[in-house]
Amino acid sequence: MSPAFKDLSNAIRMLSVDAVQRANSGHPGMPMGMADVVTVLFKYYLRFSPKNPSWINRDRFILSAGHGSMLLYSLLYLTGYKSISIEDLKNFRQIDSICAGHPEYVENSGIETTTGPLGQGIANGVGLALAEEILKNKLGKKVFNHKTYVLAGDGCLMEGISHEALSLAGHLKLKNLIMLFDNNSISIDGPTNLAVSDNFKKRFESYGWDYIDINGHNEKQIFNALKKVQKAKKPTVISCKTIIGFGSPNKSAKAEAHGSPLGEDEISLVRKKLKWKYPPFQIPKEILSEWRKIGSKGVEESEKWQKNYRKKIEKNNLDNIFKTEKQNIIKNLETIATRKSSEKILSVLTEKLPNLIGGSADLSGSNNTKTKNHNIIKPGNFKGNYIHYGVREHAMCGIMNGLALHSDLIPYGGTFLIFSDYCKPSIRLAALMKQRVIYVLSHDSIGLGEDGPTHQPIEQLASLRSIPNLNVFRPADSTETFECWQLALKNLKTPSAIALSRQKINPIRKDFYEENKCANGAYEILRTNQNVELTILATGSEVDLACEISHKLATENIYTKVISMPCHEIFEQQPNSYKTKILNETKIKISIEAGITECWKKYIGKNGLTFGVDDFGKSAPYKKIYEHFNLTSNHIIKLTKNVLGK
Ligand SMILES: Cc1ncc(C[n+]2csc(CCOP(=O)(O)OP(=O)(O)O)c2C)c(N)n1
Repeated sequence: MSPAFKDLSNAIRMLSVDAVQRANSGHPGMPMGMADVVTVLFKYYLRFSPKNPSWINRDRFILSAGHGSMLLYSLLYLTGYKSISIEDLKNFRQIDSICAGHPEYVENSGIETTTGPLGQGIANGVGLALAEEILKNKLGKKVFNHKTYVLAGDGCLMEGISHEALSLAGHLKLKNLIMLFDNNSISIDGPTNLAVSDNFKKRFESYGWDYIDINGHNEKQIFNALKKVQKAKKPTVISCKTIIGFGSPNKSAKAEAHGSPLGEDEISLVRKKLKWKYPPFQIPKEILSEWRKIGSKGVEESEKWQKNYRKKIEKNNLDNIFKTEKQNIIKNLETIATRKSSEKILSVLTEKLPNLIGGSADLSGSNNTKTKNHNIIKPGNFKGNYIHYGVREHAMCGIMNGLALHSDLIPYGGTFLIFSDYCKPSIRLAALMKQRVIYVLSHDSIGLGEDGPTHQPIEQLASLRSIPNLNVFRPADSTETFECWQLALKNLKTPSAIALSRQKINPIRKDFYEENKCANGAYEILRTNQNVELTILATGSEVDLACEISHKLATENIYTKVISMPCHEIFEQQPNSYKTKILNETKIKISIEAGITECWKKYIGKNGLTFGVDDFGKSAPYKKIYEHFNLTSNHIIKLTKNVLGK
């Protein structure tokens, strides 16, 4: 006789409870509450193959409520993924264990994304579902036809990002997106009615979602709800009324079950209550083999699919594209804003790279992210390659993580650099997950002028630079902008933030070099003599100012070199010999960047000077603001001559 349904779900419960107890930390409540729902999902509906976790057309299962990580690890072990063994479960939350405290994305493992910061998984799910629709449109519904299931809790739904992401998903009619809402009405501080009185049904329906209400412990209701969503016309949420810590006589339905081990005594009572007779980490053969059977049901389909799938998205030679475009820009030098330069290269890339998916958070015309070659993705129509994300920066970035995680798509999205603060949590996760997501961040300094200090980024460059594995580019002119785009596209495992000016900038690179000079992070862009006594470090719009200063000093027989430093992170990766050549030729170094100066101090040393903006900006025409902050050639020359003793 095959094991009863409850034996299958109790296997998840007990693995979770015992792993949390052994680790002496973790969250047993959610896995105990949602075990029944996911058992039905995996048994009857989810199309996946533990033998081929990267099967591109697999259904995605996203655990947005990442604290319940043991639910995911248990499922992956039980269904037979090689990535997670019983030993790994015993090592839950130990150093270097794949079973980390919260799920951490590992390619080809079954862990689809990194979650834990609540709500992120919802936006990732929207991105994954959108990727499925976009690719289906390109390659046909025989090739792409999968669903994306997101398990989210009360906490995820309280987060602002959920409102943004769900609203966009409803608008776009992402019918293959299904949310399993763990509606247990408990979070850490107690019952959710301490802080929430939303009407969920109305909330979801107003977004354009279907809403199904079920008892999350009733196999039949779960089965029927999931059956219904297979033919959905809209995204659907299945609100699963569950009991947190289901099976725990003293802690179920209480916040106590949420985030600490149940304790040995209570666990004995759970075993009794669930009639689970087996010791920790032992799953009886018949239960394990039933789970493995569930894990094997998609293997054949995935193998067949894989055999027929040819990578149909053509790949163009990026280097050739950039070579030609750099030649073109040199032939026709213009004084233009770098956001405009970015648009120029994007209009070419959009034509040549069908997997590039652009967008902006309602600033397309300002970020210059949308080109004449774009088609817009519309509700229920995914033929395009441009997404109007609306004023939803946080969701945009979480969605781009999902787009990137899916397979071959390269998402880029625009907003003002100042609003990278609204994107930060998702940018951080892209960096942590090593995803190629590109942020187009225009209006990159006080140079934006009249909009004033609320819109003028000061600390944003420094704060983005402090995120590991994020390349922060600030190109100085059109050629550099092209080169930075080339690097952003080539770095497959690193997201990139490209900071672009609103104001026009003179071309500085006037000769064609095939070599990507920005690929060293910093390089000499001007030298006024073989022997120099001053190094001027600058980025973006301030490279022009640095060059002006350099030329003026040369008229007084003070010779200098200017280093354009479009990417600190890439410069840091260069060999010491290169760094020394750039930084140690002169005793005196100065830096110029219209942002806070802290991140320059390590480069200029104790004799140098930093010129920047260490206070909030000002509302005025931009040249006046530069004067206000003493970012003028006269002022900088005066102070620099002092330190040079001239
Ligand atoms: C952005 C963010 N804020 C706070 C937390 C800390 N935290 C983890 S779980 C949780 C409560 C979640 O409640 P719910 O989704 O209802 O989960 P359940 O209690 O049902 O397990 C909080 C506040 C977090 N992980 N992410």
